[in-house]
Amino acid sequence: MFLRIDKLQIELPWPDGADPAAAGAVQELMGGKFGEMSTLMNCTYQSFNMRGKSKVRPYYDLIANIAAEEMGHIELVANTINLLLDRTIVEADGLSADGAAPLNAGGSTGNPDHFLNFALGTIPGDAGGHHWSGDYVFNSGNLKLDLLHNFFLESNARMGKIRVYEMTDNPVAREMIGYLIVRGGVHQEAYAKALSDLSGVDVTKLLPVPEIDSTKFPHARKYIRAGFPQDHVQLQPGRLQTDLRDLERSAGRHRRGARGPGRPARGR
Ligand code: MN3
Repeated sequence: MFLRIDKLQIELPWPDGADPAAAGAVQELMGGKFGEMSTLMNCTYQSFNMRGKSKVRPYYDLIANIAAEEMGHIELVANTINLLLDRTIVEADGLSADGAAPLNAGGSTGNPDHFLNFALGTIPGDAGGHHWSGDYVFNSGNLKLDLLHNFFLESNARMGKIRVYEMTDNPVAREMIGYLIVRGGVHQEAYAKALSDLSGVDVTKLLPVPEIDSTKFPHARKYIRAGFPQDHVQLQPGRLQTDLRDLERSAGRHRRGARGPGRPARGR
């Protein structure tokens, strides 16, 4: 069951004007192969399909909690794209006074589908115009393999965020991306720690991937300073639970339990 809170995870600045080109680039972070729809759906299906949840609880909790947070991420990306598109229309029927096309009068280099089929709204697709696909979901049923995939997915997602940040200087887009760089980095680190716990191999030594520290991005810095890397993932009414610390604590209990590390849950 999901609890809905009627607010975005962060406040987005009000844009000075339309920026359909930025909206087009940000689409990659929504419906790209490594976008938020993919992180959401990977974690959702992996957690829904997991058997013996109580036996693998720290890992089940990690994946299920990240799934819930990712729902808020697609909401945030959608709101960003919509803000970037809001003022792309010139109020006119047919032609505007100066003869320009009223839809996308600014001469957009963005995604035509924003205007043609989505009413200045977010598309469940990527920056190249491909629609998101369930083929992007990976759920092997082997815990170690699924966590490896999720680490790979978050690493590619971080690459995408960094590249879109470097493609646009739009303050609305960068505000959102700065936040997601921080939160995606937390997920990436959480999967690395889970894999380290399962395997004994220190996967955290691979970090950061790509090799750019999040503090290099001015819009990420304020969220790092505000403690977002330490926070949660599990949003509960009235409090934020620290996932990374929980994972470390409960993974210790898991290791001492009847089932050995790395063993998939019953029936998998
Ligand atoms: Mn995310």
